[in-house]
Amino acid sequence: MSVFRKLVVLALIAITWSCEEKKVNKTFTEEEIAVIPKPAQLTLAEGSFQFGDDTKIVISDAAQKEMISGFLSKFKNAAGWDLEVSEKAPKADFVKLVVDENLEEEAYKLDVNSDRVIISAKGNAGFLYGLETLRQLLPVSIESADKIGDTAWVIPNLIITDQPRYKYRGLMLDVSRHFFEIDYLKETIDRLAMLKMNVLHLHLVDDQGWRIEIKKYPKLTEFGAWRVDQEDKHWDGREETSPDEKGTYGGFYTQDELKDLVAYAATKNVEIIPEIEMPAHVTSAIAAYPELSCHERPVGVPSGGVWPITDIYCAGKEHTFEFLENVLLEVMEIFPSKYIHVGGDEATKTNWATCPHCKQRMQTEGLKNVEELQSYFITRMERFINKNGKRLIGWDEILEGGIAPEATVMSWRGVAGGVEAAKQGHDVIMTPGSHAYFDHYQGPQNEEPLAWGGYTPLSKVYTFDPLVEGMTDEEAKHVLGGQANLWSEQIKTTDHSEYMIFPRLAALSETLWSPKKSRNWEDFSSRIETMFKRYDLMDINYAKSSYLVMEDVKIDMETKEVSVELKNEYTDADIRYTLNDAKLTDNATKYTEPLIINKTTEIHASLFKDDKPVGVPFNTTVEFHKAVGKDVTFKEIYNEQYQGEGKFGMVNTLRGTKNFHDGHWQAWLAKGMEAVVDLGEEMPIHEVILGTLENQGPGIYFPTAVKVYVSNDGKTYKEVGVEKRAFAKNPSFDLKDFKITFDEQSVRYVKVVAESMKTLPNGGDVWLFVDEIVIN
Ligand code: TNX
Repeated sequence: MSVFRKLVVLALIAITWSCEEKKVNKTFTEEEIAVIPKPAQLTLAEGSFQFGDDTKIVISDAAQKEMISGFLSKFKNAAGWDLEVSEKAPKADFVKLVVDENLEEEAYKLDVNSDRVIISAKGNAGFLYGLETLRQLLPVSIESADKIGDTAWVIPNLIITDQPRYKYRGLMLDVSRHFFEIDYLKETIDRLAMLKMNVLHLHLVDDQGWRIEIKKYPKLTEFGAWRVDQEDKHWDGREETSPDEKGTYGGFYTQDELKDLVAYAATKNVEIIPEIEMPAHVTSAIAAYPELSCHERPVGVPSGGVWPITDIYCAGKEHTFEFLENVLLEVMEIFPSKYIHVGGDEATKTNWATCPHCKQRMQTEGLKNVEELQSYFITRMERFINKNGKRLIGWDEILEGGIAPEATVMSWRGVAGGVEAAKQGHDVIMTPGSHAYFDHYQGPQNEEPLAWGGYTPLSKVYTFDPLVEGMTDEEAKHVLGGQANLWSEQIKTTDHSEYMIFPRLAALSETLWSPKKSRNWEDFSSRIETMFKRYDLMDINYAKSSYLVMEDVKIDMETKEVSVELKNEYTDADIRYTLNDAKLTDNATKYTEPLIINKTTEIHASLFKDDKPVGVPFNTTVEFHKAVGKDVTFKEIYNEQYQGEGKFGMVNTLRGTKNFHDGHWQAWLAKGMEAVVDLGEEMPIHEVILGTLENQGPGIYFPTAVKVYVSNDGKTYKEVGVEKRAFAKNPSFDLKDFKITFDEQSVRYVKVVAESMKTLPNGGDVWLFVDEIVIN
């Protein structure tokens, strides 16, 4: 190339470069800052700092190189730049990490002006979090895996002083019920760090799979890690397997893989806490080594739900403790964490009550009952764990029969266990089912992928607080923080796992990191929109359930009209709707006040953003019928746990979903329902429909018969029809309308009787769930 041509090429490069590198000086508004979790203190200033391909990252010691690699790779991908790392700061245009011994372990200070960025922290944890904040101050396209053309990489001039409210901020992944590869765990660790979460609790042992290599007991993973593949069936509808059937579904982590994972997590300030369940949830171990149980019978690794859990470790035999100590020695070798989680939940101790070894143990140790035997079990394991320089965590059941002296309690059955433990001077991690169980639904069940049950939408997670009202200061000090739990009975894929975790984890992270006084749902729900854009670029299959429109239906007692309020988790949401045949794309009306309905009507609605519908559309048909708003009396009132919408719950046109917690269902336990509807005056009717639900896992069964009677004086009734349904095993959740039609007749009172099985041959609850009595 001639000198001249070289010059031309250089000039062209310079011009393109300066085009790309447009200098921008922008003053940001508070609304444009969308960092999650919200920093403790932020003072915005005028102007901005702009990254260019010349910006230097200045570190104070070479060991920081690894820690900043994640941040550098973002720029490499999205901007195509290899930002230079040096140990000496130039005059301007740099990001400098400065050690400040006075800051707390995870705290950081971020000081940005137009010339430079300074992150101060005590060590890597703080620097890492400072860089994560920096990342979220940058335009969302920094998350892009491919080079983005014309982005100005500017961040606002500001000062952030930030530190966590709680020191324990965790997520539990259940890798036993379904197995997840190490790579997914690593990705999850990155995403935890992005939200300044610092614990990954791995549930490595459960009935349906043992997931950690133990060299001394190879059968644990040779047999215990594999089960007969019945993945095509609902979790609770899988058949019992025999010990000689070969397992093909499963997997386990080798010790080397786990050590590598632990090391990786440490670079992201994430501690991995292993959970080795005992004495229950261990059928997989007993399948490998039957001598660990009381009866020593060979069992297969269950392919699905086991309830109640009676195959548990024998608490009498010394061999059990020897086994567990050997297992834990290897576990402690792999995981440097301060804590070892020993589970302790949901043990049905019927075998202990009859086992000669257990009886002997109770006698020699002076234990009054099997609860005290469980307490002996856990306390003994705690002594061993403490002797090895670690601390024990257990689920709140470890309080029963007396808690081990130094134990930390993970409160899952609400917060009561946590409060009690704190009262007794124990440390507590709050993870109540109500707010922190990510295996629950996050939107209307009919629109969502299969979940365990429950209803924990984003806005509810955001109201989580580990601190329980009424706790004394002393008790509050024992609350270390909180954790989300993702049990994986229904979760088979990483896509589904991501869906359940995100965006709820973002809400949880803010409840654990940010000062309580800054909690503001409206503010958070606008910031989460920016996070969605990041998740899109990061290819995370997050749930958009918070976009779903929901209804709230009321009956006007006077006019007997139905009013339908449309709402959404977001305050001031732009909801638009159409009725009957009109499509949402036609000319949707902006929703401003409840719709008044007095005849059967279809409603179509959606949340709109920038004039376009987002998320899954909402469609419902309000089926107007003759019983709407009429008086209903019950022979025996519904159970207080399931009251539906109260007095008019059965006659408000509102139908229940497959989620029995959705607030539409009225339920009776171990008895049938008898209801009388007073139509107010005689009127011609020819049909009665009763809406019911079946979900046999939690004990909800269809009625065995529905009978309809009519009367004009409310005293003498005549039967007009019946529909029967014989009991049948049903592994899925189903809705069923019992429909009774008869010759048209003029009546005032309609009596509906739904018969229940009341009890099951093998014991267990029988619930009867009803959502509506439709009369036509
Ligand atoms: C209860 S939470 C369990 C788990 C189940 C979960 C389903 C706890 C300590 N035990 O074994 O997976 O419910 O939500």
